[in-house]
Amino acid sequence: AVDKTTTDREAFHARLLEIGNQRYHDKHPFHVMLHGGRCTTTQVRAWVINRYYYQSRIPMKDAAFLSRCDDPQMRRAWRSRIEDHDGGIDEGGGIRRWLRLAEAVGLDPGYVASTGGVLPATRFAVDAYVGFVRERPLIEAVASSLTELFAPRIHSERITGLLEHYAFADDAALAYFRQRLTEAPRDVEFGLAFVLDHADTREKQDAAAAALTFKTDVLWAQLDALYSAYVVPGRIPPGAWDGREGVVREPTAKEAAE
Ligand code: PQQ
Repeated sequence: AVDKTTTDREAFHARLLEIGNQRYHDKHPFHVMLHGGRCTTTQVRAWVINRYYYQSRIPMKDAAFLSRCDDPQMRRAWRSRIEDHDGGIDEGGGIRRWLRLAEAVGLDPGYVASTGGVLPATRFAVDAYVGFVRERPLIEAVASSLTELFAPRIHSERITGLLEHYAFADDAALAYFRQRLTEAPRDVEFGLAFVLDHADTREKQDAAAAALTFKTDVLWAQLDALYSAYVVPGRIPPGAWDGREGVVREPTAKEAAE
């Protein structure tokens, strides 16, 4: 028999939202520093370098998803994610916009795109996400993308915070985040409906909730890695970015004073 109280769609939806409200990485101390204008130029650069690794793996993650998907309707809905990040040959997409941010903070985009110097824990966390989507049941793979429910909030907060506090920040540098404000809600509308429709047993709801929790951990761990290496003194792991590689300009006087 179906237990009405535990399989209720709205209660399950609320359960997913609660996971994000408690665990989303907007609350991580590194983001609080970044958005509040308390990161040094080196810390902002470290974030741009490491977060690039996440960006670079998102289309690979979505390609892994598509490769497992036997429903043309679903592939059609999902493939725009790859187009968002990779874009066309001439105009590029999200990845190219991220590299514009890299240039704005004084980094060589070629260095950033090489993913050399990425922190070990960033690599492990992001690779775990790609592996999860490649291997787990489709409903869990979709559920793991639902952190995007909370992304518009953090992107708005970031646009406001960076514009207010950092000299490098302008509309061109922050184009990545502005673009996501319209892309993420469209993605998540499909993903959320899919998960709510298909999680029709307590076991599937638990599995979907666990997948979303896993994903909040993927995001949180990346910021723990940054905090440990670039906020705590003397903790840069061997082989990780040393604060100098790939830097194409010195901080401006305004940045130095920040
Ligand atoms: N998450 C996905 C995904 O899981 O498929 C794709 C994206 C995110 C993006 O393209 C993002 O820009 C993004 N940005 C943030 C952020 O800046 O905090 C978070 C997330 C997220 O919640 O996974 C994504």
